[in-house]
Amino acid sequence: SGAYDVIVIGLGAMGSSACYHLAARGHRVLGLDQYHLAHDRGSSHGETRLIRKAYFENPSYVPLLRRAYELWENLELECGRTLFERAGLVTFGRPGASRVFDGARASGRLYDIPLEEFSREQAIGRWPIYRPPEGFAAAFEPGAGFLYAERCVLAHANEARKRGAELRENEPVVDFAIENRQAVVRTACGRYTAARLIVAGGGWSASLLRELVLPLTLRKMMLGWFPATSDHAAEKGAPGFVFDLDDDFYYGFPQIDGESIKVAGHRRFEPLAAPEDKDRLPPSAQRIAPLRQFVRDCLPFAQDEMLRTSHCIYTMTPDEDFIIDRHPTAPELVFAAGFSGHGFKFASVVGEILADLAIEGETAQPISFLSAARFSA
Ligand code: PYC
Repeated sequence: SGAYDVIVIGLGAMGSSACYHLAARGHRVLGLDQYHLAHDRGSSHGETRLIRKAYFENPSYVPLLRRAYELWENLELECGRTLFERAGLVTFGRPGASRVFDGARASGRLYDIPLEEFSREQAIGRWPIYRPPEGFAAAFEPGAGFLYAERCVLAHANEARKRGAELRENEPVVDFAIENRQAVVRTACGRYTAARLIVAGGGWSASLLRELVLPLTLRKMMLGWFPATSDHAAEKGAPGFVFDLDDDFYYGFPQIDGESIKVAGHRRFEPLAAPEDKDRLPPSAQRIAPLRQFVRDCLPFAQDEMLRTSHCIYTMTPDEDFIIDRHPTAPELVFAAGFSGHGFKFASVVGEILADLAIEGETAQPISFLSAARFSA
């Protein structure tokens, strides 16, 4: 075997978590990232991410979410910082016509996840900061909330380092191979070997794993910060929110900076040929207009003048489910990709699963629906 037990390529949400779990189990870990920890070039920045259990996308994710919640809580205790604000999440949609609203209720019922339902009028009475359209209702998940994105990456990375992991930042990978059942990774600075290799490349996955021809496409997503009154403050009990409107799925967060709230759309995007193109052009007024319109229409305690913006990458699969798997002919190589804009909340459990797959060759978590083989069947 090589100098390391496992090399992890990519130290974003998923890779930093894998390093933590491997180091916590006593393995010799080398983690590599082409940029610095918690950088803003990929998919693991932008301050906040929603976390919720009544999973509208597919109830198969709920067991993974249960474990993700436990692991975020453990990590919080270990690092001594708040990573997860249990602010709750209110979802507005048209009952019977909104996949988001109906799907959350279905997962909630199936897995006994507490979910409180409100008519439009009741919801406005409870949360005057929201103005849902006529015909909408609300489902409130009190156990949901949001994660501090960069803090989560840094917590996993710091805790991994404390347990002996060697994490090398600003060190791009030139190439890697599995040779004689050993991983060999060449970077701008050196050549490293290990018994196992994990690739958690985010937006760079398609090129890192080009040999597997994964069906991944990249989307550039805009996040905007808008002024809002302190009625939106997390300390005042404002929850995270989702509005499943006809033109987009809008979502946002409580105020955490004393002046603004972060708002974004989950469906409207610009296609990206390569991750490096993400910040090449500033956002146009045309791109900002729908977010401003949403703020005007649905958030009466916010103003539609955007204060700042940031962009992040969605790495999409055709069915919008993740890919977590081992290489079909080189089982020493394990990979996770295609988180399709809803993966961050799972990072704690994905790292554990990647560690399981790399070390044990299998995992007790129910991930068969996330296999890469589903695209070749
Ligand atoms: O995963 O909750 C989520 C989410 C909302 C918007 C984008 N992703």
